[in-house]
Amino acid sequence: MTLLLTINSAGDSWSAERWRERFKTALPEHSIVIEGRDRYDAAAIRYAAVWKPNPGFLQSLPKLQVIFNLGAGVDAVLADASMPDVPLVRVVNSDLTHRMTEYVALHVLLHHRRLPRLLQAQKEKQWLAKDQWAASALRVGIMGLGELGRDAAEVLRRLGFRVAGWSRSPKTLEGIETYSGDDGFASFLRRTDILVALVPLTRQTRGILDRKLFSMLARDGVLGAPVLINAGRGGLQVEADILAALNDGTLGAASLDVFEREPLPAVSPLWTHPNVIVTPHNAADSDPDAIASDVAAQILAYERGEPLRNVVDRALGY
Ligand code: NDP
Ligand code: OXD
Repeated sequence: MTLLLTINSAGDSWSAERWRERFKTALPEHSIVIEGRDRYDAAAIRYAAVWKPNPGFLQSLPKLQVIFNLGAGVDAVLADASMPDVPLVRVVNSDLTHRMTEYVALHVLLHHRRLPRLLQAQKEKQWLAKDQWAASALRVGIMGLGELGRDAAEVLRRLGFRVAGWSRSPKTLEGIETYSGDDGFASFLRRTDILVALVPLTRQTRGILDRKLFSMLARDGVLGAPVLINAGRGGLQVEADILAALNDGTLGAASLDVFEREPLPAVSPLWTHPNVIVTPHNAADSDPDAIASDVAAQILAYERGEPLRNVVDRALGY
C-alpha cells in the first residue's frame, strides 16, 4: 500500500522529508512517496497525508481511499471543490488540545491581570496602585465547544472564571453555561466580557467576528470594554471591523493568532495597534511525531477492517 505526502508548510520539522522518515518508521511495510519529488503511479496511492494541498491535486489519485489532514482544521482541504469523495480524517490529540488550552488560559489571564498595562508601567518605572478583581468577576465566552473549546472551558472554570460556551448543537457541561445555535447566540454574547473563538471556518462561520457581533458583547464588565481572542481561523474575523471596534472602544483589546492573510502582511495596522497582541498562528502547534504515529495507527486499524476515527462531516464542514 502506498501513502502519498503532499505538504505545503514552512519549517524544518514540517518538511516532507521529515514526514517521510516518521512514516517510514511507523509503517515499515508501506511505500511512502512525496508529491512533486518522487515518481509514482497515481493509481497505486491509497492514502494521502496532506497539509494545505494544492487545489485539484487530490482528484488526480483515482484509487485514493482515505485523506489524513495533518492538522485539526480542515477548511483548507474542503475549500477544494474537486476533493474526492473519500473519508477525510483530522487531527485530534491531547497534546494539541493542551497546547491550545495553554494559549487560551495565557491570553485570558493576561487580559484579566492587565499584563500589557503592567509591562508599559515597568518601562516607565511606574509603581502602580493596587487595583485587582477576582477571576469570578469576569465572564468568558467560548465559541465552539469541540475538542479544543471544551478543554479550555474546563480549565478556565477551574481558575474561577464564569465560563459559557456556544456550539451548534446543545450541550450540557458541568459548571459551564451552554448556549447553542442562532437562538442562543445573542444571550451568549450579551453575557460575555472575553470572547474566545474556537469554531471551525465553515460557510456558516466565515466573517462571524464582525462589527455587529462586537457590539452585542457585554459593556458592563470590569475590563471596561470586551476583549476578543481568536485562535480559530483568520477567515472568522473581519479585520477592518476589529480595528474600527478597537478604535471607537467597542472592543478594549484583542489577542489574534490567526489572520485573513497569513503571514500577516507588514502593512497591517494590527501589528502596531497598542491594544492588539499578534501571535503567528502558533496557538497550538501540533507535535509531528504524535500525528504521524496517530495516522499510522489509523491506517493499520483501517487495513484490519476497523472504523476510522475523527472523520470530518463533509456536509457540516468540520
Ligand atoms: P471540533 O470540530 O471538535 O469543534 C468545533 C466546535 O465548533 C463544536 O462545538 C461545534 O458545534 C462548533 N461549531 C461549528 N460550527 C458552528 C456553528 N455554525 N455555530 C455554532 N457552533 C459551531 O473542532 P476543534 O475544537 O478540534 O477545533 C476548532 C478549530 O480550532 C479548528 O477547526 C481549527 O480551525 C482551529 N485550530 C487552530 C489552531 C491554532 O494553532 N490556531 C490549532 C488547531 C485548531 P457542535 O459541538 O454542536 O458540533
Ligand atoms: C490546525 C492548525 O488546524 O495548526 O491544526 O491550525
